[in-house]
Amino acid sequence: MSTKVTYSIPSIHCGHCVHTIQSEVIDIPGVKSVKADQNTRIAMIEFDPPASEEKIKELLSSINYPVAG
Ligand SMILES: [Cu+2]
Repeated sequence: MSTKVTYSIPSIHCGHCVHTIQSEVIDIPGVKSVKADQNTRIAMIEFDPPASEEKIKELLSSINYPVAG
């Protein structure tokens, strides 16, 4: 059973942001799908180990799209 998370990412502001997030996060080993939305500024991510919430959040911060909260 994969883990599904929904993250609020306030710094998403256009299609380029969506593309960057999707293409970077999908490269984390274990990540199965990434769907970001520029209107809601939400990213839905499905993953298995060795991916983890910690690794995903770390990556998002490193590319300047930190998760809110
Ligand atoms: Cu943008």
